Amino acid sequence: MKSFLLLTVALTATAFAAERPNILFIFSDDHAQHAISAYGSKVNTTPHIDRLAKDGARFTNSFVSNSICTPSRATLLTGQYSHLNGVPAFNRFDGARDHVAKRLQAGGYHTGIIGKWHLGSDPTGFDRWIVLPGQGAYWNPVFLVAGSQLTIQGHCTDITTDLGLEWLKTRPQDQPFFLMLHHKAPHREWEPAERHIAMFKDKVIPEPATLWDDYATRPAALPMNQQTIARDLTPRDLKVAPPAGLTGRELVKWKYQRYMQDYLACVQGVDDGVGKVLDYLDQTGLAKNTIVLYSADNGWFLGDLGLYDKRFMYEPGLKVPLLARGPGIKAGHVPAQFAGNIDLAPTFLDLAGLPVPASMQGRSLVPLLRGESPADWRTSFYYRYYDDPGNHRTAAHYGVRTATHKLIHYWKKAAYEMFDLTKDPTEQRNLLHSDEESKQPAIAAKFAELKAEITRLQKEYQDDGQYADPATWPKGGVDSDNKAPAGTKTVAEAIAATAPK
Ligand SMILES: [Ca+2]
Repeated sequence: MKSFLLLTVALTATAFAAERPNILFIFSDDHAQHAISAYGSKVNTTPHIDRLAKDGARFTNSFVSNSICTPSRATLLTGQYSHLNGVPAFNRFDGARDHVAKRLQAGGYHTGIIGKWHLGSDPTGFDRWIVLPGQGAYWNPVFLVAGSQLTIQGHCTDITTDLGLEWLKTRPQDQPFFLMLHHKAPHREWEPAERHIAMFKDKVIPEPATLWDDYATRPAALPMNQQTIARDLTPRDLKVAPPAGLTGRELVKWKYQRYMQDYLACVQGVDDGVGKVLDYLDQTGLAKNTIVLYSADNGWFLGDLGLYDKRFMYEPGLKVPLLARGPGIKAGHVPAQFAGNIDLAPTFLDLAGLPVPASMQGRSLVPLLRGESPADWRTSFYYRYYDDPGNHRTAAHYGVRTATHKLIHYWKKAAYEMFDLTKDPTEQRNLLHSDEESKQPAIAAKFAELKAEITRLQKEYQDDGQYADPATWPKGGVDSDNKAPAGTKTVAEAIAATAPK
């Protein structure tokens, strides 16, 4: 296998060296698709991320397979669902596993990761890396490099962008590069930079139609969850005390504004960073041979269904932004095919002209980026969430999403929810809620069809339920073992510290 890989690499390097593109993957944490103006946001404007949509492709149906931070990052690297990559919840990623950065590195790419990592183990497969420990901090963050820690003064989003620019400036010039630039923002507890606080402090953000969702027809998991705007935002989330005397709906409305102002201000920092990086690529001419992709690790609720956070398979949790521009990508293209985070690793390899191993469960998105419509593209997407109860009392579930419907199974509760997304895009009406409705022939037939589709997908993806019981989850947490004292560095010194020893 090893000699085969080396041979493949040698041939590929010879055949594609002249035109192999650089790959810059910009990733953010908890950025909702509907908090991007190119996706029709009603709450903010993201001029720089929008540049990717204008100059390239914007996927409308881009999904995550397990809507939570650490599992999503393991899927990003491995192209595998959680049950195969060993990270169903907050479990340490085994860096000895095969993954996309190792393959790109072996294939002649200079590889790097900067920013949020959250996989516990030290990164492998990267020539240079500088990552946040665990969730990382918004202000004056500590970063990890091999064998040591350092602190950089300032706001994490700006620092991450600047580290990315410094990495690009100091990279070897004789190799194509693969850089994963991973922002902490806009993760909770939403601590924006001052200039963005100023932008949003007096803004009144429109409320979503489902802010006052009473969960009628969906009693299985939503009523007991603890990620509601009404009940679960903490004083640390809200930053300031509510005005005296505010109660009931008025208090919830105030909490929603406070949450959204800070969340959107954090998004604005990411958008600024995307702009700075795109400007650099444009000004240096690197843009001509660099594919830039933007996505987020999971979906996010902007008060939808009365919620913040992610985890649930409802549309705001399932969908993520996915945009890409660069050579060969059709400008203004809006693919509607189902893309998944399992597809990103195969896409990076395909862009680099490297083979996609059979162990990766996704499929390269390159044909879709070029504007093609493969006849055999998937028409359903499988999802599975494990972290029950987790920090927010979210019930474990799996399900399937098709172009028109969704079936969710809360397997520990033996409860199903089914939605007709064509008539009910905000998933307010569970068609299986009453016995009477469930027995209607069309509904019963659709239920049977979607259950069979879940069974088919579980077989295809080799999900035999091995992690259904948390006792079977791999051991090891997501905090780093690196406890070296943190020295203070500038961005340039920090990047210099990532040079291989
Ligand atoms: Ca996340």
